[in-house]
Amino acid sequence: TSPWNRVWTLRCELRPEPVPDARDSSDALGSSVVLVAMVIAATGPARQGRAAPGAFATPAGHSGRMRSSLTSLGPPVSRDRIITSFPKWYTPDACLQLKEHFHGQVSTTCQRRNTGTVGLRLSKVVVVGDLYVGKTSLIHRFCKNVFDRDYKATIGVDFEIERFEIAGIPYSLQIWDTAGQEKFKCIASAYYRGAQVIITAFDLTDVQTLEHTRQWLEDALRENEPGSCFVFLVGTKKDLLSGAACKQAEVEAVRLANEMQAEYWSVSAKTGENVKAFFSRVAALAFEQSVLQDLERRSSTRAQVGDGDLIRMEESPPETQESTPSSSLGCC
Ligand SMILES: Nc1nc2c(ncn2[C@@H]2O[C@H](COP(=O)(O)OP(=O)(O)O)[C@@H](O)[C@H]2O)c(=O)[nH]1
Ligand SMILES: [Mg+2]
Repeated sequence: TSPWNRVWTLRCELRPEPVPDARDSSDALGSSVVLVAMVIAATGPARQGRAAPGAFATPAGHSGRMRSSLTSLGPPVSRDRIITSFPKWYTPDACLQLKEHFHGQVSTTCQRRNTGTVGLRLSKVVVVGDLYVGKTSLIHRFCKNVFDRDYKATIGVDFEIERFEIAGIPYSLQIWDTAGQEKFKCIASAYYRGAQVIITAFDLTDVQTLEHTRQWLEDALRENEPGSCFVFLVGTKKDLLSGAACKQAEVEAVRLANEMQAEYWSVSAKTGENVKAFFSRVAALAFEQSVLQDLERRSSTRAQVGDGDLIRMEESPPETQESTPSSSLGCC
């Protein structure tokens, strides 16, 4: 993996005092900035290279200027983070969207490079699940392309930022890792809040961890708007099972995934099997949703402008317009 893919990595050590509430921040970009500022304040210098400070902290109102400066400043993403066609699901039996192409409107918008602030936002992805199921290993395999047999238990919260280029547009995922330990529950709500994607992980060799995923998901959903998150159920450590045993474990997992309205994937951080395909799918779904939401937001802004007197005049029958010549146009 090219080092350029990571904009920065930060570690947030757990503090005895409560994490400040970021709920007041109204938009996704705002809350990300607040969280980033919070983490920087709590930890001092970042562990790795950091993006140009202005890139994320500039107000959204200057998006046009920001986009061009971000594009020209940012180095190109590595080839394995470039997504040109819609990545496929793992199994059609538990998949969020059974389609092979980007939404038509999204393709057109990307071709015209008219994706607004999408290329500047960080889409938050949280990974939850029992301790030792392999959350940290999964993230490290994807972000650093390494597998370490013995990670120190995650302390507090870690996050990585991975940059993609999707349909020609820059896009970033902010992938959050957590301890999964009861004693860290005090930071759980800040961790879950504003997630666009929730990944619930379990160990394919330990059925109890699958049973616990429902509770993990419930906790994460409680902090987010209903229907606002993509949910994935991921079985880890696929390399430890034979093909037949894996298929058997997947039957129950797929059933649960359907109940949770989640997309199912089996992966191995050790061999890397399905890891890149899985995160590409996550990125593409989140990207497409971001573009569609941005289009919707912009068209509703236009609709509000259309509620004014000027537009109402145009909608009047022709004879009315003739009888009241430019009386309410006001401006001219
Ligand atoms: N064989 C195998 N072991 C794994 C895999 N992923 C994680 N592990 C091991 O499972 C243990 C817990 O992994 P870790 O990522 O720390 O779990 P976390 O507590 O969920 O973050 C470690 O010993 C890892 O080496 C995998 O895909 N295959
Ligand atoms: Mg961990």
